[in-house]
Amino acid sequence: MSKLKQTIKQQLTDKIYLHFGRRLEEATKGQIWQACALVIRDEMSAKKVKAKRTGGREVHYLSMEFLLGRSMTKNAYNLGLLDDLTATLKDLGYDAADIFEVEPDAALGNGGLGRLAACYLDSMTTTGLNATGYSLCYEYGVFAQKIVNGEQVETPDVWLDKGEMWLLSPADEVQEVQFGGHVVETRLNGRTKFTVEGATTVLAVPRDMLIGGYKTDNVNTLRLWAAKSPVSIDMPRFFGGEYVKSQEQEAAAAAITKLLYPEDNHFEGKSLRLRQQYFFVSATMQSICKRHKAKHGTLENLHKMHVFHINDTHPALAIPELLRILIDGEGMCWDDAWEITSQCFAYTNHTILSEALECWPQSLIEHVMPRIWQILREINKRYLHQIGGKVDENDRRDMAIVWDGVVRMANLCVFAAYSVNGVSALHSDILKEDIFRREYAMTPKKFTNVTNGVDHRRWLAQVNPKLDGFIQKHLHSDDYLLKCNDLEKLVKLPNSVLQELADIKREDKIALANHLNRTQGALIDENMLFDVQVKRLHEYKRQLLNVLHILTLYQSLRDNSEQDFVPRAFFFGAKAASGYYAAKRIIALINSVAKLIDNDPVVRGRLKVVFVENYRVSLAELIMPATELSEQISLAGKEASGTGNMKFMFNGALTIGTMDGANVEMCEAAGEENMFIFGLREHEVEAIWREGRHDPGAIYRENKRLASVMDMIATGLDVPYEDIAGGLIHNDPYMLLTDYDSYVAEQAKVSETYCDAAKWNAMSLANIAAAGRFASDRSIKEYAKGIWRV
Ligand code: 26Q
Repeated sequence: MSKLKQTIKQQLTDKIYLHFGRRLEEATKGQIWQACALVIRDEMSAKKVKAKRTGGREVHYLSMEFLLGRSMTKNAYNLGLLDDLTATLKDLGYDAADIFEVEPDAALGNGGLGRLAACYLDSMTTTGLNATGYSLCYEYGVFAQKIVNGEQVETPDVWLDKGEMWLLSPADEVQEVQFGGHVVETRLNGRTKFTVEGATTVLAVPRDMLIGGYKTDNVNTLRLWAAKSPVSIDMPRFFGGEYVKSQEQEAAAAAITKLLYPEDNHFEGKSLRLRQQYFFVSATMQSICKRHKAKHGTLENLHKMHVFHINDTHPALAIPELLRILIDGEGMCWDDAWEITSQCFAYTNHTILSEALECWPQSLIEHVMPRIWQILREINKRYLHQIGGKVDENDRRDMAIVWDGVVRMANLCVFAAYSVNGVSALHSDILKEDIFRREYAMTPKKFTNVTNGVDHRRWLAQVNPKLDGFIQKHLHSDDYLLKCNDLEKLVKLPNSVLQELADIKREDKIALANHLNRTQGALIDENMLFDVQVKRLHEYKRQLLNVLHILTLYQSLRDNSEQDFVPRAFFFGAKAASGYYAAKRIIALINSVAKLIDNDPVVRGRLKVVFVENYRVSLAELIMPATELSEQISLAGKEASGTGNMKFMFNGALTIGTMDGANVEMCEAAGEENMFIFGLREHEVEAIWREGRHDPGAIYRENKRLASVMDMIATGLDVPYEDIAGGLIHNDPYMLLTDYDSYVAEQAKVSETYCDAAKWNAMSLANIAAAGRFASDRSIKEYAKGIWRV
């Protein structure tokens, strides 16, 4: 046994002995996992203590979501310990993969925005930034999905029992957050002093997760706040026999961080969500300000040493909260406090869907946080005054932060932040030309773009070790792990390597097929083309368009079963927000189509539909490497960027997609000849609406092939889906019918290309070679230089 393995073995033995009072041989699988986590965590703690901090501006990344997934292999990999840990476990008689499976995903996020934050934490740490992530320590992450009779059932996602192992709790950094009460104004030395009386205090307990970077001594922290009541029990009540009532205050406080709201790209004005947001930002801003003041004796230089990054508008209340701290806490006047605040915040917008824009009722904000409401009103008053002479009455109305009893968080962020960015070139252009055009006209320099990226160490090297091996072998180095653009060198490889690439894909397809067979009994032929659409279920993402294509193939096979046909397996993975009825109907429809095909001997061997249950980070890690065709088919202008598209690209999948979000840049990077692009362009979508030309009913009447598929959806499956078909004919806001012909035609090209294996594999390699631009290291370097100025 090597020295390192010896050490790891000794450490595991000690942990099992000290924490569980057992000998190593007596430990359960769960305990072995926990011991591994402690060993890894200790290693990161030791590094953190030793780490030297440079004096530059600190980055604070505020996000209501961090969709981390599992941490064990990530941490071990970054520390350079993964191989030794795996080998040690093997020596001890365990299959490491089996042990690592014990870890639940930390699913503290819904989808793209949350996973982006997780990738960014890795890149910020690896590139050496002094950065801290902040979020909430939700007791339950996004629900676990079960499919029962073809329909989604939500069950609680319990992660903390094991996830806790990663968390440290610095008790001296607990913060107090105040809710409710009323503002009292007193005059003191000619100035008005504001205090809140009768408020309820909730404690914010920090639960810190250490984040280690790759090949660096830099260690950062993800701080998750947990809510707790300052009094856990009302003694007189308890002894008076009111056992449940005596614990109500504790329950009310704990409710704040009980669970993650499962809405993705959708705003609902729930009072508890507002409390979550304020709890989050108040704890965060107070703790940063306290630490800064303790060190520097003043908050006057706060903006010189810190930047607060706001991940969408969800943490926007950090802006009035900082003003509150500076004015009420430090006694600054408004102008001084504003001068500091307006240089502290950078804001990233992640969506232009109007139903996702946060608009809170003024009355709710006033009730939950009366002082914050006063400050918001003051910001709005000064803003309207400032723009007063420059814009007309309509613009004033649209730009206002508070209007008609509603507080608009995006307008607040655009005004108060010194930087505003979108997440892909197209999306940033839409911000400048459409929703924020007036603000852009006044402060053009504020607006920039940073195209999203993904952690390619996780999403290529770790999830696809065979592809990583291929790259390292042919590039004669592992430099690409830190220099993502090195992947470009792959284009020079001779065609003789393509078979290797195909063999790797085949093995990964078999691994996925086996997994899905084991976990949900799916029977999948690995010789089929693996066609995958995994992402949150949302109408704008157009999973339904994919279904229309599948049924088109189905009908064509039924009409002529003798035709040449490229067998395809379609995989869907998607959670629908609990209250999103239309999305849940689409899940049911997909499962009905899967059943139809499985029960039909004519098509069975040539078509397959699999609904992957409970799609999550750890499943994505199996799916990405096994995918041949990635579906990125949102209506142009709707998907801000997409990040799944990039993960597929790194793993050599080809993309069928619209010119939306980052697809546009992927196409530019890989070359149009290496992608399957279809559908309306964003300006064409715009023109159709502007000119009132949208007429889905007419398309339905004129397109026989499409009508026949839609009729089948309405009444030709095991149960009717007339609501879905009717919705398309009468509304079709995401223009599925308009893009249908173009999509089906492009899909035919996909099948044709697939028959030419050499061509397909060459396209696959070209995509991997062009993917470097979509590494989060690149994004973070752009943020650091262009926005955070660190
Ligand atoms: C807001 C208020 C109340 C309740 C929930 C929400 C809420 C929660 C999550 C609103 C939006 C989200 C998530 C949005 C999101 O994931 N957007 C995606 O961000 C990715 C990263 O930039 C992009 O790649 C995707 O295009 C975008 O859809």
